[in-house]
Amino acid sequence: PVAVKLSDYTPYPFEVEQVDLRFDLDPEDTRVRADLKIRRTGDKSAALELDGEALELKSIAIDGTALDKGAYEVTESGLTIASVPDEFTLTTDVKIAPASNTALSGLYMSGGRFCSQCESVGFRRITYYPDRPDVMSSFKVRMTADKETCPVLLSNGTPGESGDAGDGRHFAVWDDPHKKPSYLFALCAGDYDIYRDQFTTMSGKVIDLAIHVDKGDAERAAWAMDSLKRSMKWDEETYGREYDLGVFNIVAVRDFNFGAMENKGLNIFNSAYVLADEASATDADFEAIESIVAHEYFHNWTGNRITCRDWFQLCLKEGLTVFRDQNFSADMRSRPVQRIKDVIRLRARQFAEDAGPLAHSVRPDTYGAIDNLYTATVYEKGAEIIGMLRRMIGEETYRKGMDLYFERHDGQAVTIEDFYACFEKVSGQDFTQFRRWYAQAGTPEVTVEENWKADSNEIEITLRQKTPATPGQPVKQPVPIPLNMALLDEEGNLAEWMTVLEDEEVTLTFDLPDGTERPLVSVNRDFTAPVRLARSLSREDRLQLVRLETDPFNQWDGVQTLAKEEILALAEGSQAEPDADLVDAIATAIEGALGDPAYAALLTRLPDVGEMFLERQPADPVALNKARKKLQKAVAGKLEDLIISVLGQPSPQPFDPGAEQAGTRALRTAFITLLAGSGREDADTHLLKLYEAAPNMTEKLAALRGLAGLEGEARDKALADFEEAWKTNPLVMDKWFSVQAVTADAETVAKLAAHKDFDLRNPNRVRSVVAVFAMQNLSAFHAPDGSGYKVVEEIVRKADKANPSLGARLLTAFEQWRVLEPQARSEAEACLRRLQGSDLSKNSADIVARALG
Ligand code: DPP
Ligand code: ZN
Repeated sequence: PVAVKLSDYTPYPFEVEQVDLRFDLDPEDTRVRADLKIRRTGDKSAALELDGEALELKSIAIDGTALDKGAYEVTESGLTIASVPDEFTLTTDVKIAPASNTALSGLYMSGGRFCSQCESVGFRRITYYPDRPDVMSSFKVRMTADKETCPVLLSNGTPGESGDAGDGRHFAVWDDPHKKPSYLFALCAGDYDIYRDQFTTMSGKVIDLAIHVDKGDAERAAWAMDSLKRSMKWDEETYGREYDLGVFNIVAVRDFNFGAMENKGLNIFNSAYVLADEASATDADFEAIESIVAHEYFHNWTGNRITCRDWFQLCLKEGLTVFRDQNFSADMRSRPVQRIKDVIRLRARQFAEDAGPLAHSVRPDTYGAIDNLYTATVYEKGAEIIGMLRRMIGEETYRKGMDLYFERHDGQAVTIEDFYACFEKVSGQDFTQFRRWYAQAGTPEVTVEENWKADSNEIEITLRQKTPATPGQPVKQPVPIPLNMALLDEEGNLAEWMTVLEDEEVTLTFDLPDGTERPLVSVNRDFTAPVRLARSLSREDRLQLVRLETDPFNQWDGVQTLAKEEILALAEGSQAEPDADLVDAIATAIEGALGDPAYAALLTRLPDVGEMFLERQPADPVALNKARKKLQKAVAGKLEDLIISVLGQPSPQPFDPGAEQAGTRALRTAFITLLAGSGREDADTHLLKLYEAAPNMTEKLAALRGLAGLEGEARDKALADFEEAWKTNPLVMDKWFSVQAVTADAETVAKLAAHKDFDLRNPNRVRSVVAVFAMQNLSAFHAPDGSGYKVVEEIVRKADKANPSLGARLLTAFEQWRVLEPQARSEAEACLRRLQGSDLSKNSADIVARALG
């Protein structure tokens, strides 16, 4: 594929002042008439170039006069009119077929309803248009559709006229007063149940809120609605941002490539992130709904009113909006627990990406396929950078900078430079070096060296940074790394401060009072910077650090590091059994945290196999998985009595999805997981009882997941029962597929893919089997005989044909192939070569080519 380059950016030479769209909706034959009021703003001789894909042009006219065939040129990717006046109205009429649109980009059908997805480049599959984010315009939409199948007609903005259109059809008009880029256009039409509410903004405006869901699902939208109202309030209180239309609509759809989409006034959601109740959703689902509803809502200001000049600036809206939603969640729940969860995600997805062939900078300067830019690096690392910015300038100055950003750039399409100019203005600081975080790929490694001089009571701490080479970037510059640090002794904190490591190396010296014992150094507290730490500490010192640590994040991370080293030692055979002191320390930390069960639950978590890939290479996933289980079994053994007693107590009733109860359940499910890994003879019968008795999906699923990993009757019984109970609920059936895929071998995956409810057209279902297997079951996916690769390859080939963005996303599972032990590595390479030689979508070809490097 031809790469698009940031340095090639040029402004569009025309302004689109007004867009009038008329949709005549029909699944097979939808007609779209577009009247674009266009004015030349650039080069006098510039041709009018419009994007367009999978469109059948029926007519084209300028100022009402049809164009001659020779006056324009239509290609697979667009339409060009060589000569146009300086001001004119272009009218096009195209035919599209939503029912055969399986790419889920543009206008398509899901569950018999019309639905759109335009980010990044879906609008060009609806009509000819300059489909780029820096062309902002006012949109007016009129649609007609069959009354019976489509009683509800929605688009962006505010509803206008509606009425009968004859022939069993009706029409509705929507007008969006805010200028927007085409990627924020949306249209939904169909029959829904609607969950309604209202929100009164800080200036007293009453907003009508509505969530549109499948028939019979309305009550399951209550939590999403509650989350929406809390998000609206939070953005007023925290950023001073008020909602700007009289209505806010959400539509839930089953078939969706993203989690959700922030279209102006009409957010479209993957139904997995809308629907929830006690019986059918886990606490993780409730949490995800809360954060995604917030994320999309927050985009109204960070993304919609101020948007990106070009797609290279994607992090401008995504990194910032993830940062905002993470802080919202932290305020709704527990800040340290939220921080730990954010870091788990960052390490699992972004650090892995940054360390492999798909590594790219947060603001890349080239891309092959735009859909492949929606990555953990852009989102999660992008959010971390905003977090560092805020720590370095302080909360107040950060808020001033954001206020200035909203004031200066409202209604514009801007760049990262524009964003930082606001913070330079309010802080008086220069962010040139800091912006390297956007330009340089790779996770910086910070080495910490301590030198304690007992005779002079002095401690020297030397910090060094180094960012490894990444594809296309062999040499790296130092980046400013803000590190919260502390000196700890038995009494607590001796000192606490923030160091910004700007150069390659810095040495800090502390003179301590006479008689001070050697203090321990706590580094990167609260994970102030997205870096990897390298420290050569003895196990004793690490155990001591966990004991003395006063920062909850670092205490948790200390346990993770100890566990990681233990798993590596067990996997490499330098140790046969888990060290008793270490197991004791983990158990003690858990017991000590029982007062905060959500936190205690996180302490029971052992690092995932994939995290270990970053530590020592070549990586042997099979050995790592075995070692991890060994350690898990030892911890479970140590905590046996506690586990049995906690699980013997009833689950909190009546159910409440809030943080407090969710914390209690988190600990219960953590213990269910430990029980499943305990190796106890009666584990399966005990789990089956827990499964049967569980009053909520959180615990039911934990028990089922535990059982799924154990052979035998109890497992089969529970899986059959679950399927029977939920076979008509697709979201819950996704879980049924997932719990099996996460422990399955290749053969079982093939069986799941042959199940009558496996549906290649439904991204959630495909992901529940393939993504879960390939990204969360690494010892089976990377099986040395290549069986895991083959089964994934086969499914991905089919999925890719229908839906390139889904296919490409699944293929990113191969990103770590180079670090594997030789057998898996050569099987993975062979698989990638087979894929490279075959007929893949442009998106998937881009991933495969980069993976092979
Ligand atoms: N819908 C995706 C998100 O909100 C892309 N914008 O992140
Ligand atoms: Zn987003």
